[in-house]
Amino acid sequence: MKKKGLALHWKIVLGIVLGLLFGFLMKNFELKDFVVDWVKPFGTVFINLLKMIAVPLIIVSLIVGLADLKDISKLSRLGGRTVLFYLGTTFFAVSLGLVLANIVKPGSYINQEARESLLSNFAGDASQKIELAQKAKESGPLQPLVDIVPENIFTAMGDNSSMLQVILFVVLIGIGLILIEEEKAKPVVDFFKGMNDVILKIIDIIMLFSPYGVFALMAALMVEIPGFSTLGALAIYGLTVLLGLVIMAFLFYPTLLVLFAKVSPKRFFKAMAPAQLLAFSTSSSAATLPVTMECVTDNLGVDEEVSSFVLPLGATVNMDGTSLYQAVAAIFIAQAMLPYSLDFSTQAMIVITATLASIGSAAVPSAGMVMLVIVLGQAGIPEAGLALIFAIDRPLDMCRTVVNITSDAAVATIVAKSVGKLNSKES
Ligand code: DAS
Repeated sequence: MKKKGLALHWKIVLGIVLGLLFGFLMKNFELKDFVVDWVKPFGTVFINLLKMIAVPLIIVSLIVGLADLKDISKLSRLGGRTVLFYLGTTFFAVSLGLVLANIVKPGSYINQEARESLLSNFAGDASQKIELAQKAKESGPLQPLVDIVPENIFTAMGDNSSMLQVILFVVLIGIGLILIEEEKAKPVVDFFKGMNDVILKIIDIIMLFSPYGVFALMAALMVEIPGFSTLGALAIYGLTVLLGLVIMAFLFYPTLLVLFAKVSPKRFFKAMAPAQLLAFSTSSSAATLPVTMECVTDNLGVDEEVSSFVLPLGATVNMDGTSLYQAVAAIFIAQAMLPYSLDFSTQAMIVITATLASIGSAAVPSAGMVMLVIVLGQAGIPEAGLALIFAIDRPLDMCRTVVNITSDAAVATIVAKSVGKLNSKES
């Protein structure tokens, strides 16, 4: 897994660099139409592949995640506080992302000309979303609540903008699986576990195409969006995400650890360094999990009984770095592509959807970007805006994965302390 991840990393970086260079050259030789007709479609295909896999991914990973909670009956004293801390830290991460994106306003650095060409190039997508959003504004205060319940689950699955409806349905399935007898639930859960593995393989296949998809998107971005204002805005967007991730990793979790587990930041980071470096290089919480387990158990003194429950659950459902990134990316794309700013209720919707989307995000490279489609669709933000952020998604993925596993390790330490299962050996 590590070897393929690293090789893929550099292929994607190469795709980005060559795509930007190729687009720059084509633009200077007045060959924009060639790129739009013969190169850009591969980028559109890549975005559509991600949109295609998003719904099945969230369905199977949520059902599998919820079905695993069946163990909570045996670990009831661990389960409640673990889920509480996971949801709490994710909620804080999304909210921090929204606050930073609203303060920095990275999307506003895209000049009017670039915004217009973005809108005209993605006119269908953007205008349909704008119309939807304006219609939503005219409805009553409880409309968002009514909208969460689907009339027909199959039509809901066919439209990325009704993802909360799908999530509600899937959560009900998960609860149903927990409530029926174990032997009746097992074949169903095994089916979804199998489908989860299949879908993660499909994501692997899609990501094999990603260097070419990214190349096409970067070339199209270069020829279609005039001026370097876009790259400047992209840099500010990337720095906004990184600022949020740094606050989470070096301020938020160390504060929680001192308050709830009396573990010093120095000790925590020394213990977690190998796992954090692996997360950075593989962009995969799943690939890093064995090392996260080792660091938390051997270096931090968390009892095996706690780490073997809290960390695997965290690797699949607790992705604070991803949820912060999704909040910033959603606001950035909205600022860059929509002629109006998102109102409070839409931003609140982003908090809910990004929290749920990060729970449904798989612990594999670029999963957060796949689930970003859900957040954008639900908030009425043109998914075509994804083309804007591909350029720097990979380095951000490496950083947000580090925060994801850091959060898992911090929560495991705090939960262990709260049930008296933290050996306070000084490492
Ligand atoms: N790379 C994912 C992980 O493994 C996170 C993401 O894609 O956002 O945690």
